[in-house]
Amino acid sequence: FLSRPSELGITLVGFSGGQCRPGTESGPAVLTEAGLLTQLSEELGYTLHGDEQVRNFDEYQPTVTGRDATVSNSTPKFDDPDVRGMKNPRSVSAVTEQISELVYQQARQGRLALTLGGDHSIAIGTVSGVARAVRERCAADGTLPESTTPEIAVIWVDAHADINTPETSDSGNIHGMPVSFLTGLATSSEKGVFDWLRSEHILNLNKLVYIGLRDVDVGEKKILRDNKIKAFSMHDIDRYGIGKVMDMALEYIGSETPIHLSFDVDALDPMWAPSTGTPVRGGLTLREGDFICEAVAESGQCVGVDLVEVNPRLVEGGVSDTVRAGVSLVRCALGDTLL
Ligand code: 4U7
Ligand code: MN
Ligand code: MN
Ligand code: MN
Repeated sequence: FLSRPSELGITLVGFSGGQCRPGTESGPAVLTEAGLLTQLSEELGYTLHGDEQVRNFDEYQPTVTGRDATVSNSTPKFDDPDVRGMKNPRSVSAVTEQISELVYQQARQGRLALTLGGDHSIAIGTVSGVARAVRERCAADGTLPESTTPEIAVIWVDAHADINTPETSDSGNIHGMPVSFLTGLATSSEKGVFDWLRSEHILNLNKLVYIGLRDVDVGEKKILRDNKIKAFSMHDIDRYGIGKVMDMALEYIGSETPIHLSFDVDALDPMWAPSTGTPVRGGLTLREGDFICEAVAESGQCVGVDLVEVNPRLVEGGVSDTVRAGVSLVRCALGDTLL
């Protein structure tokens, strides 16, 4: 219904504070150095808006200790003690608040919001920004067809469900919690800790679909069950095949609902994407990942895409496999292989 947008709103988020392994802040740099953005404009014909340089959030990056201490121990530490077990809560809140506004500004103009991360906590910004823009564009009549629903759907492609609340999380890492804040399952009234989230940012729990799950915590499983959240695990992909799974996912969402695709590169098997902080074996092949992206592009409903959790620091022999996979996924999500 939106046809194929020809305008992209780019946000390059160099941030790793949602988890404990330094390196994801360099994800956008390695993807763009591989030529991703050039390919999108020169080969796929998009007009690019937004970030040309990676945003660095150095002032909010946690101080690195231990093995990597020499890398950034000169970074001034933002004073950020734990809140309800969450690590770097004010930093992640401040960064995602900025991302939310940036992504909103892109999406409200009808641009497809493409965000390169960064760890997955940044999706608190991207999804909330796109949700707000779509609600607003539906309210202001004329900017979207009348049949369009004012709420977005999210397809969350990941080995993990990322739906821990601060209370169910064992790690305290906020990249394992974005979905709980986005859906309002977790809230915070602590000053400077996600107190910026408003109703217009919130994702409806019945507009969320997971694909690729295979490492879900006990507390998360209860949340998924209690809220009857739609999820296609690796087991379902084995049973039905990725083609049928995407048919079912898109059928569940319906054809009038704008879709945001949040793709965690760890959804892919580590064979294809080893350079990521929380790899889990038994994942998607690159071709299955590409197919998911192609199906979303083909739906014509895509309004936002995230690619997150690329960590160039983690693998002996380099990040090139993971970068090639990431470039392929984004190209497919933006309609590369559609005729
Ligand atoms: B990612 C985990 F306990 N569930 O909460 C947690 F297994 O964005 C992992 O999907 C979260 O990479 C992974 O820390 C977050 C853990
Ligand atoms: Mn993950
Ligand atoms: Mn994730
Ligand atoms: Mn991960």
